[in-house]
Amino acid sequence: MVFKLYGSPMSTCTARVKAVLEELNLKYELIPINFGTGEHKQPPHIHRNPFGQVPALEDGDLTLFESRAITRYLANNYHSSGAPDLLKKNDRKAGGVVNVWIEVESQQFNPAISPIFYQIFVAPRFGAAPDQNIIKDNVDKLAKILDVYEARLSKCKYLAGDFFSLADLHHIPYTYYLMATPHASLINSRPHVKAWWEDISSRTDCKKVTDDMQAAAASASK
Ligand code: GS8
Repeated sequence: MVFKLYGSPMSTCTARVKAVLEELNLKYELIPINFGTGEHKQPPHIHRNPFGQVPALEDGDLTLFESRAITRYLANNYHSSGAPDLLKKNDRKAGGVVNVWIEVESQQFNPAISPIFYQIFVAPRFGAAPDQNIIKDNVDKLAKILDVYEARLSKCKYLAGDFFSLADLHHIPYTYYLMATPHASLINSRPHVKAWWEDISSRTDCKKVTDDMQAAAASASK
């Protein structure tokens, strides 16, 4: 079984799915979608994701989109031996807490960090200067969210408890890009958040994905 992942190695949402495929030791083929030619907005990709975005995953005749739905699908259905149980499926309470922090990433962290990423890394590609007001508003918002993370991570090593889970993994792509900006201080100034970031970003499978993101970003800026 080889999964087909349609996306771009630079894309944060593609990287989120790749990191899970790597953690679960699943075989996959990354099929690049060319944003430059608008391939994501045309058939056949528009049939994989009607919003014309990446990623999309094909598992045989099943096609899924929305990165977090894909990661949950993989972690729920393809738990191979030796791979971590990213959802703590056999532990009712731990699994419940994993889902809480998966939602926190999606509903609190992502809405604050993604506009910062967009302004710094994407807008200049379209010839626009980063909007400093948008950046400032979202840096302030993210600081308050990370205060909650700091308190949480002073009680346990990872977000859902003393075990690495999908909730931690979902943070990797955007935080990786944030660390290359002056706003890395949002992470570095909070000792427990900093230790957590250093831990999760140095996992072999996650590092493989962020190394690919970096290589793709470097070749795109040439
Ligand atoms: C967001 C997908 C998305 O924004 C998910 O899969 O998690 N909630 C969705 N994809 C971006 C690339 S981000 O890495 C994308 O495809 N942008 C192009 C566009 O929106 O036209």
